Amino acid sequence: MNVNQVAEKTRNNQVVTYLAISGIIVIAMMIFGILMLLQQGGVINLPPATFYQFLTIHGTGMIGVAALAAAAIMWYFLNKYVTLSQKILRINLALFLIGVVMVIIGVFSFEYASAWTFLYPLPALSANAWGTIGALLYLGGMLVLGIGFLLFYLDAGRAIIKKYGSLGKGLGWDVIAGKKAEQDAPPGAVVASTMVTIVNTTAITAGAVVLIMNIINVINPSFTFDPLLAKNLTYAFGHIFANAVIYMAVIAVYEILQKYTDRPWKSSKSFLVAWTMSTVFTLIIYTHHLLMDSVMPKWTLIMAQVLSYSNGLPVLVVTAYGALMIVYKSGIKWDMASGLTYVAMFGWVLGVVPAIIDATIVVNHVMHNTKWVPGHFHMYMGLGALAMIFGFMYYVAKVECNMRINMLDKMAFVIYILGIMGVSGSFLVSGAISTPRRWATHFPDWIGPAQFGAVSGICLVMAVSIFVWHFVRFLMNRNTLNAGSDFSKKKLA
Ligand code: HEM
Ligand SMILES: [Cu+2]
Repeated sequence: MNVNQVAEKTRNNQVVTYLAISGIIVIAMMIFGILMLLQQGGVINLPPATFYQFLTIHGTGMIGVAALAAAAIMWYFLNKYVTLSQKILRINLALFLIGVVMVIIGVFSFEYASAWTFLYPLPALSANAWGTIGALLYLGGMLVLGIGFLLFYLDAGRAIIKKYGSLGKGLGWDVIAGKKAEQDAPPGAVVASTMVTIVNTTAITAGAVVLIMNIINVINPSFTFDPLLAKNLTYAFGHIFANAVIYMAVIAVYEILQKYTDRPWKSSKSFLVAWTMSTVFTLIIYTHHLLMDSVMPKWTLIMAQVLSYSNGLPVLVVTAYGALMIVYKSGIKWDMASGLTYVAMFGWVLGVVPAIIDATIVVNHVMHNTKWVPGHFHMYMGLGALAMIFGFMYYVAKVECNMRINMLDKMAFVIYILGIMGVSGSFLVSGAISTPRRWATHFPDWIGPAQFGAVSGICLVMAVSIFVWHFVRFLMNRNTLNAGSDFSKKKLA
């Protein structure tokens, strides 16, 4: 190996570490999800407090780990176009792990269970369900984790500005304005990373402010603040941060499909406009979480409804269309990486439909606190974002070691799709029959879908274990197998 190859290997080592840790955490979190469904389905009998601890760890863990793995995707591809800091990448992982340990201790040793949305004043006012230490560990852990991600995006922003001049140019505004030719537009990976950098630095800053205010309130309950402001800040953080996962993960779709089809995915003007629109919408539509807060100014809620319809749509449309076009008559070779990223496009589309329905104010009044809501985001996160992440894991194993896939992987592919449809479908059915979300115990009428969801969840976790097992085998063979696989039928360098 020459110097460049050694450098590339160390760089990739870190991305690989991110992915391996993410794979294992996803499996663990899915097991908590299954336990919750078994409890709601009346199959096992957990104390309610335990259920809420599981709910807290599952929500926090899944959002955190999806963001971590998606950040690995963003880093891996963005680093091809701009120079990112490896040190920051390492610090982010270290802070993530410290934060996770704090959260785990807070939840399991000190019984903290406010759900991942830690809505003020719940952290301090738990009716003695948990004490100060649990709350401080959880809130502090989230803050540490957030600082890691903040550094990560600041570094991305720095690198993009250095190469392109400004974040606006990273979004291609000079091309939209006609000052620069379309063929010199920044690639999709850069545009998406710029968008996520903008929205997530905003989200994390809002999150940090509300976390710190909560921490002070827990230590000194006489310090209080406006609950409506707290809710706005909390959802500005939670909605945007969770939403940004897919905008990082979609970079894998752009890059992997280009490589497999041996065709360029050019950033056209409409592509750039779509990304700018989604940047703006993503920043303001968190207000759809406040549709039931009648004290909010009416215009903000109307805006939330209208823009929620169109939030992800611009990017979704240009991406789905682009994916169809690039694959059409390309002679693409289907395997796990190309298959998962392609299916993920449709998972994303499918998951958006129930979300749009829920963002309608009249429907929202009825549906918002039902399991309809987890129904939509399990579909969109599971069949969309996570499928992109697993596709990327197969991709890395293939580029680096030419790891072969076998029958088991292909079976897992099918079981994965059916499993996640089963889990999210069961939530949607529960929602449609008015089952409230976040209830430890269900009435007899509600337990059927929960049981079905649990069985689907068990299938799903088996499929994911096979995906992760493939990745672990790649880790073990990493130093013996050679890189350089052919991706398309046409020969590729
Ligand atoms: C085997 C797969 C999974 C199962 C069985 C499962 C199960 C559950 C259950 C039972 C709930 C509580 C529903 C309720 O409100 O009553 C839940 C909530 C949640 N799940 Fe999952 N889940 C799975 C996968 C995922 C994935 C892949 C993600 C995201 C990447 C995710 C993110 C969340 C979030 C954010 C919540 C909301 C927590 C809250 O309400 O505070 N889950 N899940
Ligand atoms: Cu939202």
